[in-house]
Amino acid sequence: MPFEKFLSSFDPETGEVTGARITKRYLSELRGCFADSAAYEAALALADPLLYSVSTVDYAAGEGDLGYAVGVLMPGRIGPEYYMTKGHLHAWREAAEIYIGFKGDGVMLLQAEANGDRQMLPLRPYQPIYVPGHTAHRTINTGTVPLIYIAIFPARAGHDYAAIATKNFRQVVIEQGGQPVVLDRAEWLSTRGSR
Ligand code: S6P
Ligand code: ZN
Repeated sequence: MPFEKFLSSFDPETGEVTGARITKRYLSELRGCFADSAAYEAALALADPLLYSVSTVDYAAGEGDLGYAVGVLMPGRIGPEYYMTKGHLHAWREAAEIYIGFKGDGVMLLQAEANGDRQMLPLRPYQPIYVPGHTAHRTINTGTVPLIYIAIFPARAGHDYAAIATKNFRQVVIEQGGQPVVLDRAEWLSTRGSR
């Protein structure tokens, strides 16, 4: 059975993937991601919850190879800002990726590295999101249950967290009147500062 190793399985209800490599991210690892740093430090002083786990399946690491990851992002907020992933560019910038939601309500922020073009897109079942190369991407849970999604990417893609951490995403997704809204990060911070 030469291709048996290429069959894997996951549970779209729990995000569990048989035999996967698991990465867990806690609140303390997202310093600098949330716009309201005072709210972040206050939350972290109380607890350091698990924000998300990512189960990655690698088949091979060659030029044309693919891998996938299933993410489980918890519901919650820091101040009005929803729980999110760190967000990254791919170390191999040309690498694109496809995301598909399985369960829960979420969005993605995409931001082009070259010119800062940016947009929030819904992350839902049956609506794959194509993340082109050279595009920073962050996943956000805007709902009340764990957000479960799959990401399929070139095996060589890798992660570059530093480049976007320095510049940061220009948009924030916050809860207003029970609804997620996307706002310009700098404008939102200046509004809050003037209160
Ligand atoms: C990898 C892919 C995902 C993310 C995961 C967590 O290219 O985009 O597997 O790694 O959604 O996000 P982050 O920003 O913490 O890596
Ligand atoms: Zn990625």
